[in-house]
Amino acid sequence: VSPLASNTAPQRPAHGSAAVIEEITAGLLARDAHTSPKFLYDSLGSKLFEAICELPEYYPTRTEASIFAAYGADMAQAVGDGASLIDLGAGNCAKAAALFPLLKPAQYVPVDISRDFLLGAVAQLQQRFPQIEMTALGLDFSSGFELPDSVRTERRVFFYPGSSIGNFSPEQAVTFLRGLRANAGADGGLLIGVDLIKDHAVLDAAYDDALGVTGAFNLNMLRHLNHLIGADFEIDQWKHVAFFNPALSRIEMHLEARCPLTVTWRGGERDFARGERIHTEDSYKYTRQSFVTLLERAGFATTRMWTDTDTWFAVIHARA
Ligand code: AVJ
Repeated sequence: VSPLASNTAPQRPAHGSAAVIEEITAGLLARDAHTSPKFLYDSLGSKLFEAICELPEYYPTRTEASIFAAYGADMAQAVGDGASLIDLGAGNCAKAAALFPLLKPAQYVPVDISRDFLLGAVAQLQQRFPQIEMTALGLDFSSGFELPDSVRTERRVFFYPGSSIGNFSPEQAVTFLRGLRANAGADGGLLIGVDLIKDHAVLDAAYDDALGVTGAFNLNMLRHLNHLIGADFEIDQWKHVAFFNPALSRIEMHLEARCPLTVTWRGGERDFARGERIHTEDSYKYTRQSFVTLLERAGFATTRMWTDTDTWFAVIHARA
């Protein structure tokens, strides 16, 4: 039996569903055009994100990895073994896999919107860890989700590394975390990675690297939109813009029109003036205290927090 047999979700359709087309259309027609960062992740987008994680400027992945390496045993003690580990935005599953020898989960449930990319990763992982029951879920969890019955209800631990929580506004993050808490059950928990506020030049460089990989990652969203909604975005008419907005404590990523242009898609059309932008991503940064407060608002109680020596990044265990 394939480890993925329990995943009965249909194959991703060739184009976006009506709901996806509607969602993207609404964002593109808004006065300040915007799109959800989840559309950054088609198969190429997931690979470009993997490349970002190797960049010298992109400190979150390696800083978080150093925290896992230094304190993994403590984390395993806080989480307890035999858990159902639900990995949100699992991507290539590498972070969870590195912790398996310490965490010893009974079940592993990676969830990612980039379904084909995820299924490839899990098929390989199941070979390496045949004793862990694996159920891959190729779905968009950003607006809340229900776990299938195949996910054990005992000791559910949500694993949400990488500071992906930063894609939500603080208000949205509280709502999302409340949903996790409700799904986790009384004996459940959360192991979450959070990026911390630091020197603005460090933040800016992490999202606008010299090699231009983050720019390619951002621009690739236009290719993905062309596919999803039958749009005619021309990549070379757009420019990657990213900066830290200190008033809102977030990195903003935008795509900026290099010239006046018109975009047409199934169900819509819009003119962009030169310099006009599409807001594609926010990545909120927290202090240790502001994030603990946010967890409390969601009903979680922090049990432990681990950071690197520069306090650039934090990993937190909280219980439901
Ligand atoms: C995957 C959401 C954590 O916000 O740092 C990286 C995505 N965007 N470079 C982040 C991202 C541009 C990343 N997260």
